[in-house]
Amino acid sequence: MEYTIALSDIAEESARQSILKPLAECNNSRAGPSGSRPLVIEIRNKNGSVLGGFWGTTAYGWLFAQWLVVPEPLRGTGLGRTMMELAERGSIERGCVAAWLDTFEFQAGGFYEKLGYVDSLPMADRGSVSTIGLLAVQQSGLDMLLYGSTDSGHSYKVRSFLLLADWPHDYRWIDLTASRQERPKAFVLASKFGEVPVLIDESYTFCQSNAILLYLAQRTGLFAGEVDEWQGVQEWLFWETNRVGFSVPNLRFALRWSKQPPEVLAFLRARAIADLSTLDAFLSEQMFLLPSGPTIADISCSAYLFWLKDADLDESAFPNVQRWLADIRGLPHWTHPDVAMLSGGLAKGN
Ligand SMILES: N[C@@H](CCC(=O)N[C@@H](CS)C(=O)NCC(=O)O)C(=O)O
Repeated sequence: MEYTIALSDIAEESARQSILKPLAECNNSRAGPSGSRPLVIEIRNKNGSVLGGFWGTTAYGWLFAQWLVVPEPLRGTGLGRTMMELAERGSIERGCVAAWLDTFEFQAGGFYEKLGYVDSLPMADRGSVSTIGLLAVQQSGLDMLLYGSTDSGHSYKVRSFLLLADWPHDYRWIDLTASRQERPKAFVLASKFGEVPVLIDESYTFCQSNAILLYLAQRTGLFAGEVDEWQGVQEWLFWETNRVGFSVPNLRFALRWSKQPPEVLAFLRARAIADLSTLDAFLSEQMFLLPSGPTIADISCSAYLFWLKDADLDESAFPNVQRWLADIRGLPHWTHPDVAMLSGGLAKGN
């Protein structure tokens, strides 16, 4: 292919479009549509003229902030902060999890740092122009974000931990009736297995409910049990994945949402009863699954059992399980999954 290459200071819109087109096509083929949308805030005077504002874009779960301009007479009034918060909230509503902006040190470096943005360029890379790049992950102001959904007991395990721990976090509801491609881009990018729950803590992403519980117990030091109980805690979590976290949700799912042949229902029911009997026998000996008190093992193993009726199972047939569930319900901040997992309900765990 023959071509010429030339540098200039002329920025023609048609050239911009021609450069952008193959880039967008390439991005599209690799990561799906970016969902790119302008995000603009205008400050107008009483005649309707624009005096300043915010200019940016959201795409691929990121807010790209291009300009923030506070008109001279309004500087120092907190308007800059208000606009940034408005832009962040707007981008969060679009499913964004992070923001990118850059500024010169003589402009507003300190301002953005106070808003929680982190200088992401090493000193040596700045060159003589003192440009600094600022990168903030999780502009929700809370450092933990949980993606979950109504009726998902796996998500509820994590949400329940955060509520019981009274740990500040943001909860975002994912509509699981939407196809995996139609779910918010930020979630799709974060969810390695395409499922809820997903937890983002600062810039780290965690999947699989029980793996997330193990992380949270270690991260917070809460519901972790005593040091010599850690092995037992893990044993219960691995048991849950294969037993009560398989049998009860699948039976409930088959009865409520996806009709199954009688043999499948009978298999799931027998398995659920066996699992409840295992728990019942164990709980006849002690209050919680580990001797020291409630741990992530209890949070995990009990999650789907608050929906036993949906699985056509009777709590009273397992008296020790019934007593244990009542004790868990009695813990401070305990919230029923139907409420805890609502979209927009109980938005923050504080
Ligand atoms: N083993 C996973 C199971 C997660 C799971 O099954 N999530 C379901 C909701 S409970 C889900 O996201 N389903 C929607 C989908 O697969 O598209 C865990 O413990 O986190």
